[in-house]
Amino acid sequence: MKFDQSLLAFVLNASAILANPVGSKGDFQAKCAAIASKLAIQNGNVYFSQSVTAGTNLTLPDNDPSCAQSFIVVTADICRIALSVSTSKTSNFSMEAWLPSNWTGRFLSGGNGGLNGCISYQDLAYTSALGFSAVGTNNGHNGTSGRPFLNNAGVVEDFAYRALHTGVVVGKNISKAFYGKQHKKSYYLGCSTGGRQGFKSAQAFPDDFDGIVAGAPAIAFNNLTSWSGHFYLLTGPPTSSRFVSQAQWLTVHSDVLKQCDALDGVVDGVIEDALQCNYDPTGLTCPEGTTNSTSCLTPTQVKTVKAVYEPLFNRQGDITYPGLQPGAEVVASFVILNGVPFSYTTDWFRYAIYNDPSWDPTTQDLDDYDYAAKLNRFNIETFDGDLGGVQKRGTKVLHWHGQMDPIITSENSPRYYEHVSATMGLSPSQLDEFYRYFLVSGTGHCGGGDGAHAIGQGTGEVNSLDPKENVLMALVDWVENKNAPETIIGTKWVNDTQSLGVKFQRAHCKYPKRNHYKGTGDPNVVSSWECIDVKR
Ligand SMILES: *[C@@H]1O[C@H](CO)[C@@H](O)[C@H](O)[C@H]1NC(C)=O
Ligand SMILES: *[C@@H]1O[C@H](CO)[C@@H](O)[C@H](O)[C@H]1NC(C)=O
Ligand SMILES: *[C@@H]1O[C@H](CO)[C@@H](O)[C@H](O)[C@H]1NC(C)=O
Ligand SMILES: *[C@@H]1O[C@H](CO)[C@@H](O)[C@H](O)[C@H]1NC(C)=O
Ligand SMILES: *[C@@H]1O[C@H](CO)[C@@H](O)[C@H](O)[C@H]1NC(C)=O
Ligand SMILES: *[C@@H]1O[C@H](CO)[C@@H](O)[C@H](O)[C@H]1NC(C)=O
Ligand SMILES: *[C@@H]1O[C@H](CO)[C@@H](O)[C@H](O)[C@H]1NC(C)=O
Ligand SMILES: *[C@@H]1O[C@H](CO)[C@@H](O)[C@H](O)[C@H]1NC(C)=O
Ligand SMILES: [Ca+2]
Repeated sequence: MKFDQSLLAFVLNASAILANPVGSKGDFQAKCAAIASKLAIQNGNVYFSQSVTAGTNLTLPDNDPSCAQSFIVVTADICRIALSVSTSKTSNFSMEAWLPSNWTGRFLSGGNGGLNGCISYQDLAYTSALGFSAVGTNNGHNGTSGRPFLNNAGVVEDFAYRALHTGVVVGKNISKAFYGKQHKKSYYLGCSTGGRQGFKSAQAFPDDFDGIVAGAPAIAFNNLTSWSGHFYLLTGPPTSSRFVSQAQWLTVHSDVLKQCDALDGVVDGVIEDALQCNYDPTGLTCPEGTTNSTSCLTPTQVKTVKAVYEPLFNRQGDITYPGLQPGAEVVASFVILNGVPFSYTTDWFRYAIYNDPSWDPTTQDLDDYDYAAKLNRFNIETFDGDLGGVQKRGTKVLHWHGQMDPIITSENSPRYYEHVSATMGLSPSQLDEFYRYFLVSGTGHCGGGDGAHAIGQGTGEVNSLDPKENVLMALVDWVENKNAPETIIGTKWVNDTQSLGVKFQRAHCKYPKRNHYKGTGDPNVVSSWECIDVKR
């Protein structure tokens, strides 16, 4: 992370700051050691509190192996508190609070990912080092599998909304008990399932946060899970004549770029607004008599490719979920287009929808998808269009989505934005007051990708703490100083390696505008581009 002194002053000294009543380092450590026995958490069981100094490589022996996080390097002096909270006779969640010695008076909760089950230690480290009193939970179960949902409604309820909300209530209490005063502002940072959790808060618990960053949200959750599963029906296994190989998807990707890369004015391998791209693979049809070529597709494979980009509809013709946006096909060929049933889909149907571990994902069909949508356990769909709660309270929602996301198509994000607009009867300029959506071009699922994907969304994706370049600090600036973001500048490093320097930067636009090259100037710099109006 690049620490510039003036930016550090912004992060650590804005309005609320240095609310920290804790004196010297020794006082901080003593206070931390003592806090565990002083906390009174309803239904809670505090395991320990320990002070951890900056630079410590913390081992996490209790973390489920499937979470793939057995250690984390802590970059600030923190007080680490671990506890569990029971939520019903059969359910509980684990959580941690990382309370920095350099507290800014700000509180923050992170979220989760996929079907897990894993405290996001990365987010705890990132945000506590920025001066937030940071909390995160395991969302009610341990590990990445959906198996704990089986015949245990309490665990599903925790996953749908309860662990996050309860963790916030408890976390605020812990922060207050430790610092001796209430936080000034409360924030949320999450992506994927974490993005869904951010929208769940906006829809159902508007008092939890003053500002929410929701990236690549897994909203319309049941339908997303059905959509992820349906690719297996389109491709079949790798032996099927419908299946398209990874080498062929590379060919398709080149063809996508041929048709759509220049729509934004520059041929650079990045499609700024995937919604502008109406890709047609027909031109890739192999000449008759060709066999086994990676540079063309059989007519049957052309059908598969077309269907991948088309929305999924049910038998009545209602949309279940939009199509994959063109541009993400190469990574998608390793994930949802690999000829294997998608594991989250299998787990969700087995353990949450049917409570039947023997349910066979190769038998899935549109009736299963309708059933899951109707059942909608604990309203996990998270697609309520009324954000009146956050609007009234003044909470700000910063929504973003990578335009080459291979796991959650970015086309679902404008669908939700338009749903909010229609439900509330508000135009984009009216929504701007409390809800803004950014199209982050060239960015995969929550990070990575061919474009300017580092926007400060988490560890490894931080070019700067300047609010212009950092979604979290942009949100803070919006909430505390009323500086609402018009764009979010993203960075692409040389070889995706920060120490090698900046390859290019781009200011990602706020929907419904899209990014377009001005026609002159270096396309690698922000000022050569502009956000233009587009008929949607
Ligand atoms: C932290 O410790 C683990 C072993 O517990 C080790 O594998 C890892 O390399 C260490 N990381 C750093 C940055 O020291
Ligand atoms: C706390 O902030 C000060 C600057 O305000 C900095 O010098 C110090 O390194 C920070 N300490 C930690 C542990 O982050
Ligand atoms: C939490 O609930 C699980 C069952 O879902 C149980 O196995 C575990 O022991 C419980 N843990 C605590 C700390 O209550
Ligand atoms: C998760 O793991 C922790 C640490 O091993 C354990 O205390 C807790 O009970 C587990 N929770 C569940 C729901 O099984
Ligand atoms: C935390 O909540 C408990 C009740 O669960 C309450 O007794 C206590 O005063 C609260 N502490 C703070 C600091 O708000
Ligand atoms: C098709 O080509 C691949 C390598 O590109 C080869 O492994 C495979 O055997 C070929 N199949 C047929 C039916 O020719
Ligand atoms: C989910 O899909 C069903 C059809 O399977 C549809 O009726 C419903 O409107 C969809 N809901 C959302 C939020 O997309
Ligand atoms: C960039 O990465 C490639 C391989 O991934 C390597 O061959 C090349 O040397 C790297 N360039 C620099 C400047 O490090
Ligand atoms: Ca382009």
